[in-house]
Amino acid sequence: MNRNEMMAAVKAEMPERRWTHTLGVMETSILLAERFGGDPVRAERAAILHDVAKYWPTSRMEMIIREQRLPEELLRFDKELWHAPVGAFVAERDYGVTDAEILDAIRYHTSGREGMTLMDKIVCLADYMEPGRDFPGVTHIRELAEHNLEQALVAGFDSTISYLLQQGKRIFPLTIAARNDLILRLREAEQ
Ligand code: DGI
Ligand code: FE
Ligand code: FE
Repeated sequence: MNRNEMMAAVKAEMPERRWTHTLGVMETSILLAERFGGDPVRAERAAILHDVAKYWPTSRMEMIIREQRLPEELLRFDKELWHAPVGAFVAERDYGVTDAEILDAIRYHTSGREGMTLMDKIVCLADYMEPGRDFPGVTHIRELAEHNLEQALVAGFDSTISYLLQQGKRIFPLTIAARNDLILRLREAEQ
């Protein structure tokens, strides 16, 4: 599927404001890829599709998680996490994406994971800091992202984890693993 067809199809899956967010993530992914040596064309592809399943009914996402043998552990955590792995499945099945790095960037854009690839980091951070985002700490994240992708991403995970703590919600283990791993690597790079 070409870029325009993909954009039209994804736009049809979501309300206007989510499409505006997607355009922001596309633009920011390109910018971050150029800044940190990633592939802007493939990062943009991942960005187009990252929230493709965001507005799917919970029951439909749950069915895909079970049928496709995606980690069932997800079902015991916040439903907000589900659209990412389901989105990766949909990107492959319905949009013909075969590029494993693009699929992984979609799959892990919400939770993060240990050993995030450059593409994972770009899409996940772009999702936090695209121009339409407005939450406490977003300015700090944008400032860090001027120079350090990993530091900015840690600040992003910190804001999500703080929010989840405040809400008394459970935290998905991959998010903790992603943050721990990024911090360890930052420390090692300092030495
Ligand atoms: O889909 P978006 O709204 O653009 O952003 P996203 O895919 O990063 O989803 C973020 C939501 O997921 C946010 O409201 C917090 C929620 N969430 C729930 N549990 C977890 C979680 N996010 C992470 N990273 N880890 C969790 O355990
Ligand atoms: Fe998302
Ligand atoms: Fe998003």
